Amino acid sequence: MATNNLAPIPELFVSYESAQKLKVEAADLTSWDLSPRQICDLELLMNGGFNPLKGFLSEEDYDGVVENMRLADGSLWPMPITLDVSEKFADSLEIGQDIALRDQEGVILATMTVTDRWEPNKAREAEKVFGADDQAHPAVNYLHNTAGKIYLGGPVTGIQQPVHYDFRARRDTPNELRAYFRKLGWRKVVAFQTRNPLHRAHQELTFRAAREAQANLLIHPVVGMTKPGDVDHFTRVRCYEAVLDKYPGSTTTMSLLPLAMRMAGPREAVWHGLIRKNYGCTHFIVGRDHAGPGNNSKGEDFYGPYDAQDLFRQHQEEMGIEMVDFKHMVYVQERAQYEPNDEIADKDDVTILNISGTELRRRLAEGLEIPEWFSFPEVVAELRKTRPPRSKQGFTVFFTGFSGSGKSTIANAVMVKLMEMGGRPVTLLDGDIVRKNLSSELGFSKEHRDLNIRRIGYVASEITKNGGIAICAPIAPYATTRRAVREDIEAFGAFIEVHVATSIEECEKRDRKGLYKLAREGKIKEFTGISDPYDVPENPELRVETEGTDVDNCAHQVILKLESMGLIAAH
Ligand code: PPS
Repeated sequence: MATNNLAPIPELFVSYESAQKLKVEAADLTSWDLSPRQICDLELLMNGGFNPLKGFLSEEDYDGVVENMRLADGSLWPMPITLDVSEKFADSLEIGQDIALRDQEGVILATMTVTDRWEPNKAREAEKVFGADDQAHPAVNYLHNTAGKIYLGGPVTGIQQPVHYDFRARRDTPNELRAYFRKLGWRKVVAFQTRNPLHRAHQELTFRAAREAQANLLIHPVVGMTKPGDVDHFTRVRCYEAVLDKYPGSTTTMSLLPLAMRMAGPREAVWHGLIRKNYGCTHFIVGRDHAGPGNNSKGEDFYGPYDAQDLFRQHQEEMGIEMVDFKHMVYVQERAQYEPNDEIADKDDVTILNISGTELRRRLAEGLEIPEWFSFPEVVAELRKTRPPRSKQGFTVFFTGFSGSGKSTIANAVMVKLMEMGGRPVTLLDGDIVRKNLSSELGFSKEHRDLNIRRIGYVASEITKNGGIAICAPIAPYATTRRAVREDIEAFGAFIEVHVATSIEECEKRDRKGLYKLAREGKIKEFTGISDPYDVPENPELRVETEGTDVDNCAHQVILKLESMGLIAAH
C-alpha cells in the first residue's frame, strides 16, 4: 500500500447559488420527510462518504449489492443504501418525478429523481446482508418493523448538509479531512472506528497500529446511529476529547462520522473501510467481532469472531485501504503496562488484568472503583456523570391491576415513603388523574387505552431520563403495551412492574366506586375484567397480594424491592 491520493472526491452538492435556486423550486415538489437513519445516509451520500454512490440505490444496484456486494457496474459496495417509504407515499409518485427530501423540521436537504420503485424481499435482504432473518439483529428488526414497505431509488442532488448544532468543529466531510491531511502532510493515515468510550487499552492499540503502519492516526467515532443501548455520543465525544490529549502531540486527530451503523459484522467492516478510504485514510483497524450485533435469538453469535477480518482481507486490494488487525491488549500488572495478549511469553509468571464491558457497566451502576490502569480519570468522570450509580438514577414504578385493586392507594403510600426519604423528585401518574388531564378526550377502547398508556410511558420516560421517580398506576391491561413502555423507559433507567394481584371477585366485592355494579348492569361498556380483557403480567418485578395484607405492608414490599435493586440506598 502506497500513500494516499488526497485529490478531492465527488460530492452530490450543487453550487451555493444553484442550491438557493433549487431550494425555492423544490418547495413545490412532493416531499418525503426523512427518518433519522435516512438523514445519516443522505449526509454521507451527499458529502462523498458513500462514493461511488450517486443516490439511493436503484433496484438493479440493490439486487447486486444484496446478492454479491456489487453495484450493477461491478463496483464493490456491501450495504444497501435504500430510501424506504410507505406504500401510500410510493403510490402517489410517477417514475421520473423529482421529490424533495426534508429533515425532521421540514428543511429541504436534497432533491431526488425517482427512477425506481419496488417492493423488496426483506427476508432475502436479511439473510444475505445480515446473515439471518432473525429479529434479534438490530438491523433486521429495523428492516421488518421500522423501514417502509417500498424502496425508492434514484440520483440525489444535494442542497445542504443536515444541520448539526453539537461539536461542529469536530465534524468534517471527506474532502475537508482530505484537505486537512494534505495540509499536514499526512500521507498515511490509519483510522479507528468506534461506538464505545475509549479506555487505556484502546489508546495503546490504536497508537501501536499507527506505529506499525508508520502512519498518523484518525480516531473516527460514529455519532450517527449506533447499537441501541450504547453510551450516547455527547458523553462519548467528551471522553474522546480527554483521550486525545494522551497521544504524542500532532500524531493523532479526531473527526466525528455521522454514520448510521447496521451492526452487519463482515459486510459492515468492508463498508467502513470504503467509507474511510473516501475520507482519505490508507489503513483501517478491524477488530475481533467488528460491528457485531450481539447474540441471535438462540443466544449464539451472528458471525464468527474473525469473519469481518477475513472478508476485509479478501477485498482490501480492490478497496485500496489496508487492514490493521486489532490486537487484544491486556494489562500486565508486574510490568505496569499494556501488551498484546498473544505476545506475552511469560503468561504463567505474570498477572494479567482485564475488565470486561459488562463488569465496567456493573461498576458504574454500583458506584464502585474503576482502577487507573483500566481507564483515564477524565473518562471515568464523564461516564460517572452520565451513568450515576443506580441509587441516583431515575426510575419508574409501574403498577398494573384491575380497577379497585388498590393500585392508587399503594402508589400513594409508596410516593409518600419515597418523599420522606428525599433525594429525588417523585411524580405520581395515577390512572384517574391522567385521565382528567393528559388523556381527557380518551375512552376505553383498545386503541384509546393503548394511547393513554403510551402517553403515561412517555411522561414517565422523560421523568426517568431526568433523574426523577415516576410512579404510574393505570390499569394497563395489555401486555404488549406494557412491554413497549418498559422498552421506552429502560433506555434511561429501571422499570419496575408491580402487579397488584387483587382478584376480580375481590375488586367487585369492594366496588369502592360503584363501577362494577354499573358494569354488570351494562351501563358501563368495555369494563376491564367484566367485559374487557386483562393480560395478567407474566414476569413482573413484584406481585403484591392485597387480600389480607394492609396498604402499609404492600407499600413496604415495593420499597424493599427498590432497595434490593439498588435503586434506593438501604436504610
Ligand atoms: S387504562 O385501561 O389503563 O387506560 O385505564 P385507566 O387509565 O387506568 O383508567 C381506569 C379508571 O377509569 C375508570 N373506568 C374504567 N376502568 C376500566 N374499564 C372501563 N370501561 C372504565 N370506565 C371508567 C375506573 O375508575 C378506573 O380507575 P381505577 O383507579 O383503576 O379504579
